[in-house]
Amino acid sequence: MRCRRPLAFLTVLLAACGGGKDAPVDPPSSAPRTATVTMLPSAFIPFSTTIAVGGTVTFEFPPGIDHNVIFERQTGAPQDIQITRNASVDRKFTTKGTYAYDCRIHPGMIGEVVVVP
Ligand SMILES: [Cu+2]
Repeated sequence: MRCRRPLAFLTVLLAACGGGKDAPVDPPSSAPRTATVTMLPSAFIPFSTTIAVGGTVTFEFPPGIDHNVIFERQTGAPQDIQITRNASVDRKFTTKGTYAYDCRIHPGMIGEVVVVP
C-alpha cells in the first residue's frame, strides 16, 4: 500500500521525539550571559533585552532623575527595583521566559527581558 512507508517513518519519528522527560536537553545558548539596560528620561534602552538562562541584566540608573523597575508578576520574575537614581542594579534571571517590566514613575516607560535556554 502506498501509505505504509510514510506511516512507518512517522511512527519512528514520534518514538524518537515523544519522550517528554527523556527528550534531549537544549543545546547551550548563544545568547549573552550579561546585558545592560540604560534609561533615557522616559525610556528603557533597549526596549527588549535577550540573555541566556542564568544571565544577569544590569540596570543603569542615571543621575538626576528617579526611575524604578517593576516586573510583571510571574514565575521566575526577579525582585523589583524600587526608586533609584545614579546607581547600577543587577538582576539575575534563572528561568526561561519573557519578563515585562515598567517604570511606575513614567507612564509608558516599559521594557522586557527575554530569557532563552
Ligand atoms: Cu522612569
